[in-house]
Amino acid sequence: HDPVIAIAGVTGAVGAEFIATMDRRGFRVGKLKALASARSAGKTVDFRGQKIVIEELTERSFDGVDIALFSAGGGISRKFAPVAVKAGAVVVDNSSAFRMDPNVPLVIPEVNGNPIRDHKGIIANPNCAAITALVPLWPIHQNNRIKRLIISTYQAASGAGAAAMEELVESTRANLNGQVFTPRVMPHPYAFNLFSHNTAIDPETGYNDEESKVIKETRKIFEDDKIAVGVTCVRVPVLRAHCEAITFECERPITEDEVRAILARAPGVKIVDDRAGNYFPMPVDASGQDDVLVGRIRKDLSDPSGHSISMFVSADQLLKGAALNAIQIAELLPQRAMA
Ligand code: 11C
Repeated sequence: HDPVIAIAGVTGAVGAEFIATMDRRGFRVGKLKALASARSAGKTVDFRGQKIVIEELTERSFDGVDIALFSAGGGISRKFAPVAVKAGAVVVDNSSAFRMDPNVPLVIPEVNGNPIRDHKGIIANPNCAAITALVPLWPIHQNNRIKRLIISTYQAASGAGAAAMEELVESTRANLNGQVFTPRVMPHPYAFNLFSHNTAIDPETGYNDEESKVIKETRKIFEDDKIAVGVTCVRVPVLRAHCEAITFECERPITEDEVRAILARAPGVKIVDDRAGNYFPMPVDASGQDDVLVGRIRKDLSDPSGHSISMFVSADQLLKGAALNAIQIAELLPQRAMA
């Protein structure tokens, strides 16, 4: 039979994209279980012309489930992913709960998905800022090892969830109407502003959680503990696509033409690099697209040795950064129950 799919966190921004992405890609689904908190139980979601009634996520939710897609935060994943595995499901987890667990493969299909390494029932979907950088960097790294990497992010509201997206819209409207808006979700005013990423800062290192994730996940996904990574993560008032300014230094000299030729063949990458038109990757173009857009490909002038390149990328945080990557992982799974 076609697999039984459960979505934990179906009412979230990523949950909605799981459903849309499965539908769009013709993902075979025998039955869909839509799971959320008690608050949403009884409401419905639409899937392929059917109204699916949302059920409360409980310990019993995973009986008969083949693949469970989780995007309801780390706490829910920590509590319920092991329950789902025990019930016989393979979990594709969007949270950071299990990413650094050595028994859990951390997968970007274009990088390390073929085959997916041995797992014990849980496969982790990487952080969206990591995915966005690593899809285009991987084919370059394979060609000419990247030994040092500097990333500055411009991260959209969607990374903080549907409520943060609403807060961006509402606070912008309030500002335009001359009203005072008190932030509820974000720690700082969001309209006409930007701020250092809203995760906790380590007082010792000065790096926030998001930055630490990008560093650790890059090393795990590339299986390269020596790659030197510096990151600054910033939240910008954009709805759903992240951008990143990336500079990398390779072991051997590399030219922008070589990078362009590598990226032209790279899966999941689209070059948007029109110097004459001053047209480069933008969130309005990346939103709703599967590919990571890459442009501003140029020599890093701070490294006269010719080993370093700078570029600018943009990708849909809810798609390649989250739901699409997870569905691509699910597509790679041998479908146990179908045998
Ligand atoms: C953001 N990348 O944009 C985060 C959201 O590690 O899965 C996802 C956090 C994570 O804020």
